[in-house]
Amino acid sequence: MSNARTALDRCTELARITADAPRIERVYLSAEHAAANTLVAEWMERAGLRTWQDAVGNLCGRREGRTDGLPALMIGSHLDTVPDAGAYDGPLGVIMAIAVAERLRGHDLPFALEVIAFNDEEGTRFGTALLGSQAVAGRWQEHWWDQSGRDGLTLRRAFADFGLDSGRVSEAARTPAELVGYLEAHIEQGPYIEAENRSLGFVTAIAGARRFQLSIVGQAGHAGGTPYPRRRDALASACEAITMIERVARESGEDGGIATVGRIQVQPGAVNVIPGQADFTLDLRAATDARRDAMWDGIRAEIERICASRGTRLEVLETHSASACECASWLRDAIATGIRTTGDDDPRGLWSKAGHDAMAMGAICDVAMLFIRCREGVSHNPAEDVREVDVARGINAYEQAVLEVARTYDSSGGPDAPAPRTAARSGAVPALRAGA
Ligand code: HGY
Ligand code: MN
Ligand code: MN
Repeated sequence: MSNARTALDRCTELARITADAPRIERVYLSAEHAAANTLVAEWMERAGLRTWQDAVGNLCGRREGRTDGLPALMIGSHLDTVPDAGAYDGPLGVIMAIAVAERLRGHDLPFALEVIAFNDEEGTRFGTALLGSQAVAGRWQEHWWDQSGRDGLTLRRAFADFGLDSGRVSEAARTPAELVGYLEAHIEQGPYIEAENRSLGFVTAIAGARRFQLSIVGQAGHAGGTPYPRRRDALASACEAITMIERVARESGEDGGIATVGRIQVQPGAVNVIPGQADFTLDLRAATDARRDAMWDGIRAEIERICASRGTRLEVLETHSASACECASWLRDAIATGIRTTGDDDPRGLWSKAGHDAMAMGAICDVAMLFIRCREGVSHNPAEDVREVDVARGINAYEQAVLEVARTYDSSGGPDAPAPRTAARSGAVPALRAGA
């Protein structure tokens, strides 16, 4: 059976591990997280990797290079999902990485090869995203512990229930000296590769993101007896704000900012009561942190103006922030070289409007990503779909990209010499050369 067929069958098998069948939902520190780690660890071990679960619940696999203890090229993606997810966002990247590790068994590599299955890239349960990869990047924040999910359990409690020790989180952190770089394969989650009838693309940069929990507070009142001039309707204020948010983002243009309101809840939520409070989420992204932050400043000012005109007020809680991350030229070029071996002699580069674990890993090592076409760009939806031929080309490109990284790394002197050139990254920690 082809690697691509096996990869797709494994995505289907993994999709059966869900908290909400027949919908797909696997969240951080859940029974489904544990079951997925167990299944994927079997696949990693069949590929000849030594496996372990790290101090925050990421699943890791490693095979030594030409000598033991060398810095590792880390390849992988995430196993957690959004609610009612598709089967490929995250898992396909982990499973393709395992396929590459299997193909390179016995290869003389100048580095160790590690496959990592991050958990909580999406931030579905506790609101903050990239928890697993931020821990590996040594960026865990103490204030996250008190964040709670919809079940009311705090991250601290869920951590303990999962059998993890909150005092040992730092053991998941890796140092720049341990890493050659990080590569991730992922479905594009957008329509651009398909629009050019390509199978693959390489990522130039990953959008910077910020997430907020916004509350508009007004005054609950009688739906019949309250005259309009006296109303302080929180939901009507929120509706005006949400249509403004969409207009601002639309008008910012193709390479402008992107803003989405994903969830709204209203209190008290009765048919005959004027809403006293409207709580809604805001997801903002842009190619640069400066553009992202400018859009937030404009949106916040506009919401304040709407609230002032309606006698309501705005409360803001920022739940996530991740800097935009440029892919390192030497790794990006290796991905493009891999794509060329699949017959696409002019590989397409594009910036990722979706966030990825690579943006967290970019704080401690050079990163690059391989995109795989997905049908109509649909993702975060059970209709998410990929073609076997694209996955086959993706695995071939990925394998060749890893071999190209090995050639470049070897020729630059490997762990004892400065890493190949690294593109300066916008806003992120200055690129650290491997072995630093
Ligand atoms: O939200 C995102 O961009 C990613 O799918 N977590
Ligand atoms: Mn996602
Ligand atoms: Mn993803």
